Amino acid sequence: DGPSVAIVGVTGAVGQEFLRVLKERDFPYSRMKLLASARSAGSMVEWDGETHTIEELTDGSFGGVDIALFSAGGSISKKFAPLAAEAGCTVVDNSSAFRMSEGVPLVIPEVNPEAMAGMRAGRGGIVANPNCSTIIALMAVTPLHRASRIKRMVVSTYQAASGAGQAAMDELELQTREALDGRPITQNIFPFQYAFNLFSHNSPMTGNGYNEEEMKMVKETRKIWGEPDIAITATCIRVPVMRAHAESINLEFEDSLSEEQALEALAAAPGVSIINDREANRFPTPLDASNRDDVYVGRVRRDISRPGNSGLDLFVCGDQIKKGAALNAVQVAELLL
Ligand code: 2RA
Repeated sequence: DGPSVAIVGVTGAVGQEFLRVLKERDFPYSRMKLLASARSAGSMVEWDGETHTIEELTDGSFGGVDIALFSAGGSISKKFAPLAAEAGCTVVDNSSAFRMSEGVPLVIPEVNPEAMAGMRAGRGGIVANPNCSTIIALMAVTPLHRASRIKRMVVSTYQAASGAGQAAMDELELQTREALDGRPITQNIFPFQYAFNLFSHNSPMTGNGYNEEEMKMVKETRKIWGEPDIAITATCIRVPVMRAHAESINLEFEDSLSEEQALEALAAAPGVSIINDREANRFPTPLDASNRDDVYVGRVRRDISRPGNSGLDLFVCGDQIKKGAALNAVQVAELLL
């Protein structure tokens, strides 16, 4: 029978999505263990026709567990993922804790499954789930890179509230109601109004003027593609959208790739849907992508600021909680079976 599975951080937005996706994909688990902080331990969860009691996460939680899906923040992963791996459990970690660690594969199943070749459920090890904005960009850009090598990538992201957790989604809704009613705005999550506003991504600033979210895009892309020298820059913005990220991407090729060639590569790409109707002026929106598995690509056009077909612009939308986190992690877990 199938692997025994544990979910660490089951009460969070991604933890809840793990449960939905495991069910949707009929993941062949034999036992399910729901782990969270002491605060949530003891509460019951109806899932897959059974009542499950949430258990407190402890050092000994992973005995007999074959696969553990983590999404409880970097400090929890740093503390417990190595313990789980030592107990023989194979960890799929959605946090950023081990993404850049030597020997830890950073995997998007449609892009670089070979990076985790040989890993199996119940044989220990850690696989890192990339950052959501990296996954969404690379689902669309990798097929193009494989059709014609990319020299430089410029990404501007428009990131949903869900990336900052359920509390940020709740606050966006509350502030929107308050703003429409002309009431004072409740501000707990971000130090500025979120409703009817947008702002530089809330991750910490680093030494070079880029924030951590932008540097994740740069570093994770280089690791996933195995291209330490590829030129990448990113600007990450938080926008008042619930759960799907949007990203504007400009590519410069070493040689060239025409719009037709790009659309052909995208049409053949797994996990990618195209919305690119110029006559109807219809292109991807976050609401097209919300709660969907695929990333949605459109606005595919030759970059008129470059000679010939050496440049291309495109626009991508993807569900941050699903393909940006929980779905990608479950697809990684499927590669462990
Ligand atoms: C964000 N990438 O959207 C983060 C989520 N982990 O803020």
